[in-house]
Amino acid sequence: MNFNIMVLFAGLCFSFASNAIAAREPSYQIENQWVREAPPMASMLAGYLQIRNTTDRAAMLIDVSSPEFRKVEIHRTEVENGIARMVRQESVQVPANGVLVFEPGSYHLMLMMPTAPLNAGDTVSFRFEFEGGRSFDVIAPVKRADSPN
Ligand SMILES: [Cu+2]
Repeated sequence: MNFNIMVLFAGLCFSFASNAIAAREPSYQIENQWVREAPPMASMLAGYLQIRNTTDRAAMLIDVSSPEFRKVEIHRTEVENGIARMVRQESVQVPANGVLVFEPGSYHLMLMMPTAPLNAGDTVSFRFEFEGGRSFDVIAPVKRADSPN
């Protein structure tokens, strides 16, 4: 085996090893994110997702932003005496080794003042910021509410 092949082989082993470590490292994951399509002139849309926390400590989501919207808030729909209302959440906690679900009728991202019309098939970029300085960028597809996935 000549020297160049040895170096290449060593490099491959190293990259496999570091990928395996990265996959197991405790962290937060944003999953199944999507934005519900709204009528063309709508000034508010809603976004849904799951946040998975694979660490042994609760995670605190403190901010969500998107270049496609002038303002993004974290809301929770609450039903009181049969009347649903949306309550803004300053932050939201993801339990240690747990999942927080944003879904219709519960937690959601309230996406206000889109900078351009969004239709099914378009995508939205989000940045999720957690207490302690971790942030994650994700892309979410815009979908019709009744689409199967
Ligand atoms: Cu809302």
